Amino acid sequence: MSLFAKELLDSLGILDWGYTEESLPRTFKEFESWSKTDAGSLNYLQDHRRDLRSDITKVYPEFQSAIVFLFSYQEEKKYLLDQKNTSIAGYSVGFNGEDYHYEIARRLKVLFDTLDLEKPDFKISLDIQPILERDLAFRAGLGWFAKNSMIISREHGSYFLIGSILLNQKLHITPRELSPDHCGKCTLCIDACPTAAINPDTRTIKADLCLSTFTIEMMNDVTPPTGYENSRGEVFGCDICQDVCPWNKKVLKTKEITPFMSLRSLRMIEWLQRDPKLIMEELDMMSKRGVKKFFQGTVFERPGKMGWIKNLKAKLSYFQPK
Ligand code: B12
Ligand code: SF4
Ligand code: SF4
Repeated sequence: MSLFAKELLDSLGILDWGYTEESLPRTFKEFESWSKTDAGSLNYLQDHRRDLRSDITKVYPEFQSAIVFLFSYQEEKKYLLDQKNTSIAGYSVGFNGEDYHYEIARRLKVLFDTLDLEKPDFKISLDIQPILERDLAFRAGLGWFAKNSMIISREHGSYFLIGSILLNQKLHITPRELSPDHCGKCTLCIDACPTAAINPDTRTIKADLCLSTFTIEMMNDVTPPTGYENSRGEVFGCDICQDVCPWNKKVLKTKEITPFMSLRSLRMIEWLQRDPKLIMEELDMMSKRGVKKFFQGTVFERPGKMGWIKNLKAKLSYFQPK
């Protein structure tokens, strides 16, 4: 496949890409049954937007094909692990410290502009669209549905976000074969999850038990799920089930990965690496709007003041600052 120059892909932090013409997910039935039992407080996966996920043409009627990209945050993850910083998720400081919804969208536009198409039209799929993106990456042959529920690539592990360009035409590309399962008998992620959020039978997550939901999606003063005390004191997102995975360990060990941090990412890491009590006091002194403004343009904006205070309170109740 030579649709994109390697230099371009490297400069945009792309690990791999694939192509599919299938608008129907392979696993909509599985998603539907999960959403009825395990979606918990994630309401947007249970209302009319659930059915929109059954076919991409419901979201983009012109759909003919998709180019699916894996955007790396391996460098930032490596840096955090080297620093023994496990309280924030790797993706949160990737992408030059910018909110990936904007930064990856910008990169996807650059990619689209390099395509030489007749009557060009496109739509971006990047996290918030009602599209099953893991399934889309699976259909594009980029990885398998792993037991920790991540899409894992045999070559690149899972420290990446999925971003896609949906097109109104077919390209002359032969789609890759689907990836077989490479989890085998391994259960490391299931054993390591502190809150037993992984359902081993279905390879899905019980959303309200997941620390990612607790720290990012819950904006009110709620208590952490049982088992939080066995975590690493996560305050934003959770990477535990990825950090223990042999496929990620192998990538970080065998690939030449030089931690590269933008100044913006470094500043955020340093600020969040301080004594949680101090952080909580500083955020508490700000107004709600002040906290929003402080984190503006980064993913840390999402939980809002209440959410941040809740996360830090939980950390302080169970973990002593160093
Ligand atoms: C809701 C959501 C969450 C929820 C629920 C997560 C979950 N596992 O369901 C919460 C808040 C917990 C969350 C957490 C995280 N998320 Co999230 N999330 C989403 C979102 C918006 C929808 C996912 C969804 O529909 N979940 C419901 C489940 C059932 O669907 P699914 O995850 O797509 O999984 C498929 C398989 O499970 C398959 N399936 C079901 N049953 C079975 C059974 C078998 C045997 C098989 C083979 C397959 C199979 O069907 C599903 C549908 O296709 C997507 C973006 C998007 N639009 O798709 C990002 C997304 C999945 N998240 C992502 C990331 C990075 C994360 C975190 C790592 C962030 C963090 N560090 O905190 C964690 C990882 C937690 C985890 N282990 O999954 C990435 C994943 C990239 C990857 N490599 O897979 C996505 C794709 C965003 C993106 N555009 O990159 N997330
Ligand atoms: S992200 Fe954390 S809490 Fe969620 S399933 Fe993975 S290990 Fe468990
Ligand atoms: S830790 Fe093991 S079981 Fe879990 S996703 Fe990785 S390979 Fe699969």
